[in-house]
Amino acid sequence: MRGSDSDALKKMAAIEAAKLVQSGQIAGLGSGSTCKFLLEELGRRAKNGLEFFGIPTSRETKKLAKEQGLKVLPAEKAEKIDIAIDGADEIDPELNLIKGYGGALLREKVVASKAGIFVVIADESKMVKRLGKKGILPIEISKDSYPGIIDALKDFKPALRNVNGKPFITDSGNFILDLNTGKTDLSYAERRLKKTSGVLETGLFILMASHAIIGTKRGVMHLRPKNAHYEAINHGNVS
Ligand code: A5P
Repeated sequence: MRGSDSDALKKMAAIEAAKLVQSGQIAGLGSGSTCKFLLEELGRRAKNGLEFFGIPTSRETKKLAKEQGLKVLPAEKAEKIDIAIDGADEIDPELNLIKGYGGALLREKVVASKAGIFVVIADESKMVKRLGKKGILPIEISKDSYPGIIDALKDFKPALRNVNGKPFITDSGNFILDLNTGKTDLSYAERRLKKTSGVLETGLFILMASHAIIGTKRGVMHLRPKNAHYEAINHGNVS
């Protein structure tokens, strides 16, 4: 798919998702190119009277939100987040996600976890049958732990993320490692990573998204997790 085609699909999903934000709400604002369209649409709606506070998941999103005239709050100031909307790098049929290709996964996970509803938006190229298709799982680690983690996770061939020949530093001052998970069972990988000292967060977002809005060549699709039991648990309405 050409970049301009995928941009059109991202925009379609973002515009649809922006409709979910209502006046009086606190909304988590995700990071990345799909969310840029979301911020533009929310900015347009704010000019027409929508009043809400946004919780940005990155410095870049904060800057873009302010450029759109949106009111923002830091996550720690928000008692509750009504809805969070964010992009993803891979989405499986249960709406489990891999995130973090943009390097904002730690704050994205904090905001998504605090949100009453977490909606993922993407173009259809992000849909996969099984997470791990692209073979990369980003994790955020403390700088001090870098040498030890490289050794502890060497079977995942960890690569320190670089930008212009220098280590990429996240908004929270940490490093990103891109792991090559190959065919490893990702729930096993997650358990192991969570036990590894210095790993602050992983890009696996399991059982977090309750709704996906996907831009496709045939129009916008609204998806719920395929497994109805999981959907019911997420909505707290198991009878
Ligand atoms: C940022 O860390 C990521 O999790 C993004 O949400 C993800 O990479 C999706 O980005 P795009 O919308 O640019 O594809």
